[in-house]
Amino acid sequence: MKKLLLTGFVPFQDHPVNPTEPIVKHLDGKRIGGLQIFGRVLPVDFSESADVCLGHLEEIEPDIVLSLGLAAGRTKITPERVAINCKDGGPDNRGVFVRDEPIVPDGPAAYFSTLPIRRMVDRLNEKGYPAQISNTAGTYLCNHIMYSVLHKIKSENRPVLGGFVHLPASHELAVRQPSLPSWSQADLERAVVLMIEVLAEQEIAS
Ligand code: PCA
Repeated sequence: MKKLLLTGFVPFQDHPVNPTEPIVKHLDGKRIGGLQIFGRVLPVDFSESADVCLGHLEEIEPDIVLSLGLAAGRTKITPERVAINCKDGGPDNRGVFVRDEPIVPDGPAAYFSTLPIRRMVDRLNEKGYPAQISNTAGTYLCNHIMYSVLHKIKSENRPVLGGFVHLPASHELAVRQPSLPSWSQADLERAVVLMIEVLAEQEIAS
């Protein structure tokens, strides 16, 4: 059976809840559309997150890596098109700030997602879940993970698809941060399952 590594993150900065964490924990061990799901929660830490994620990739040897992160303030599900070789931002959960640094010194400027992001967006919209391709994953930990995973896949020539999707806040987060637009946790999870179903169809077709 084909394997999908599904990653999310712990809470960070002023967000006491990260909706990606319960989704990843809840879907861990499930089978969706013929894919076995391995859910793993990552730290928000410039010095550790990529190593932890790449360690899961080594150990699980998935066919697909789908990484999730919170983009508080976005209103839609947003599959990311591209990850850039830059880290700039903070603090992370250790209080570290970074400025204008490459993720991989001398690495390529950017990697495109290798997930079928247009089909994922179309499926979500057809099913009534607002979605749009995003052309920036930022320069914080989410971009860092997306770039690091795609760099490893490409530089080791692994037959693995990889990419990243940002989710809006959940209602649980928005009641604590009232200015945030939000979705129900159940709808966020249903949207993730719909995207995994698209990925499963792609794997079966390939
Ligand atoms: N979102 C952050 C990092 C962790 C998360 O869930 C980001 O967009 O970079």
